[in-house]
Amino acid sequence: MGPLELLVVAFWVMLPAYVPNNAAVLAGGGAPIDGGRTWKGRRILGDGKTWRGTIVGTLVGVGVAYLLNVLRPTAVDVLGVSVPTFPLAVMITLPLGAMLGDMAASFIKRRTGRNRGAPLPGVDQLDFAVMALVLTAVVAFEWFVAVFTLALLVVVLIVTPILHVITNVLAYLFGFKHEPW
Ligand code: CTP
Ligand code: K
Ligand code: MG
Repeated sequence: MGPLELLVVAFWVMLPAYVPNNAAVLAGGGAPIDGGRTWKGRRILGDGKTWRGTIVGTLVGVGVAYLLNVLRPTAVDVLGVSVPTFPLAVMITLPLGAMLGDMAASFIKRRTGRNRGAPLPGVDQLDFAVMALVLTAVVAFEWFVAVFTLALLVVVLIVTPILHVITNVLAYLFGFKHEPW
């Protein structure tokens, strides 16, 4: 695969993991997952991780994967790039992993004294992608190794933080987010 093809496949394959966190920002609110509970004097996750945001985010991600599967034949024709199909397990592990990665980062933030909304540079930009990849690799190992070459993984790890920064600055400017990260 050439560089442009790698970029297209990276974006295609990660889109079901990119969309959930943004959908959660739009859908968020209501009861927090930790139910307000604390551990060692600090919230377990905090008010920024809600049931509604997590469930809607995951479902929207599953929907995105489904849509990409439907669009795949057309995309292969139009783009001339062999993008993969998502098996059912992966339709779930990519968005669910993304939400869990974001949640794990909030857990770490609270344990290290950071309040809701505080940035954790590096982690904020990759938590969701790394957990989505790990969960997918664990649950659908054969699909994972068939799709992810080392080059594709490297492209994903470079492209993801760039897209994350752009998306979050835009979401902040449009008033959807409280912080631009
Ligand atoms: N959100 C949600 N449920 C999630 C993730 C996000 O409801 N699982 C919503 C919340 O309204 C949250 C907003 O999306 O405030 C922004 O998400 P994020 O930046 O991840 O949360 P923060 O509020 O910054 O909290 P934290 O410091 O824990 O990351
Ligand atoms: K976050
Ligand atoms: Mg935040």
